[in-house]
Amino acid sequence: MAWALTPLTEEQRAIQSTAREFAKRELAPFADEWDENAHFEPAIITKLAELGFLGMMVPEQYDGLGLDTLTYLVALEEIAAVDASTAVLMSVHNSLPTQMLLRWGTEEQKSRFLKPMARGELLGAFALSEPDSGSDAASLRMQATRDGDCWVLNGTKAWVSSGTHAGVVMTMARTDTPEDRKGARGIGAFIITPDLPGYIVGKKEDKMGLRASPTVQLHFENLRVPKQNLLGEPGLGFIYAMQSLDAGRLGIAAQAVGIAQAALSHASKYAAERRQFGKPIKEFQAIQFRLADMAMKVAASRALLRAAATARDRGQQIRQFSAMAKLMASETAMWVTTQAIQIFGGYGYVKEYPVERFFRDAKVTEIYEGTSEIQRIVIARELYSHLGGDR
Ligand code: COS
Repeated sequence: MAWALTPLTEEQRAIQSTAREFAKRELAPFADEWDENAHFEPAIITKLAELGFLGMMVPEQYDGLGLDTLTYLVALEEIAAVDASTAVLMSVHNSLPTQMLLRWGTEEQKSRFLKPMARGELLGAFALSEPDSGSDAASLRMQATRDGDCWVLNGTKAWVSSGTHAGVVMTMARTDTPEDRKGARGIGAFIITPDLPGYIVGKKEDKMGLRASPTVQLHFENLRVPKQNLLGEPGLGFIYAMQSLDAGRLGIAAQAVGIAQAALSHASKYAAERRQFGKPIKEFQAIQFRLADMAMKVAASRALLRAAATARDRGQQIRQFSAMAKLMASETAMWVTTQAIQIFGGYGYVKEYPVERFFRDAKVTEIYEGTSEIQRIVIARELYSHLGGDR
């Protein structure tokens, strides 16, 4: 495609068209209805699993497809362009809990959790935020107390995507004691499953966008989890979460690029069809300039995203680039969907065309997995770490 600056391999193009066909066949006919009714369709998990899309970056030895980050993000963008709610399910599962298990899990944890997750038999979720701890993630309060061979967890997690259907929730909880707080280094990552007594699914959020993706609170009341379910070191869960979010943010960037591309495609098609003052509105420079700026921003966001993905695949540290990619793509998605509505005029403001949904779905990409303000903090801090202070 003309807009794809980064050349894709034959395999990447094949996976891209598989994702595009899947989205057209399995998501497009239902996306508006699921959005309207805030309906999560569980069959989607099985269908994504059949394609291997829930184990995209998991090596084949752990039942995944063993693909690289770039290929995964190319597929994710296609899904997001049709249904951003399905994209977030795919993004969280592939980028956060599975990658954490792959990187820091024991062989026993990999065979118990990672393999079924990669096969799509267990859906993964990620629980870091709490009602009173969002951007300041290290201030989380859920307490994990060691008791014999178990940890006992108490507290509430908030904004858990796919939380109603998750089979594994990677949960960050304090492993330090109230008498000896260790800040960001006093947090563990726990592999929590919904069968554990004390696991309670709380309120489901009534959201502006991504309405087909269930977002819930989780309450843990004296939830006893075997010590074998602690990931890695007891005090390093926050560091693991931060490192994983570096990759997770690329997934959100891909979601944002998908939404923005969809808004651009619909708006340019509409501008060719809609006639005013005796000609198609695409003949007016006011519309042409708007479409040109939209196309430029989508291409720039995609190029930065793919460069960051390629850097990750080369083994580079991508903290700053993933924050840049997420920031740029999410602000592009919000801006482009706003312009798309303007091009549609009154028809953009009603549910007859999907741009209204794209606009609502775009907003959260500026908020979750780190707000735009947090991305700017990460980028600015890295400037100094690279440049060495104030040089
Ligand atoms: N990779 C590895 N380690 C990291 C890291 C990263 N990306 N970011 C921070 N760390 C480490 C730091 O190096 C530091 O380690 P030391 O103990 O060795 O010094 C530790 O974590 C604490 O880091 P820092 O002091 O920078 O923590 P802050 O409390 O200032 O928070 C921000 C840093 C703001 C960047 C972090 O809280 C954040 O990303 N917040 C947003 C959370 C988020 O995205 N939530 C969305 C959840 S999904 S809905």
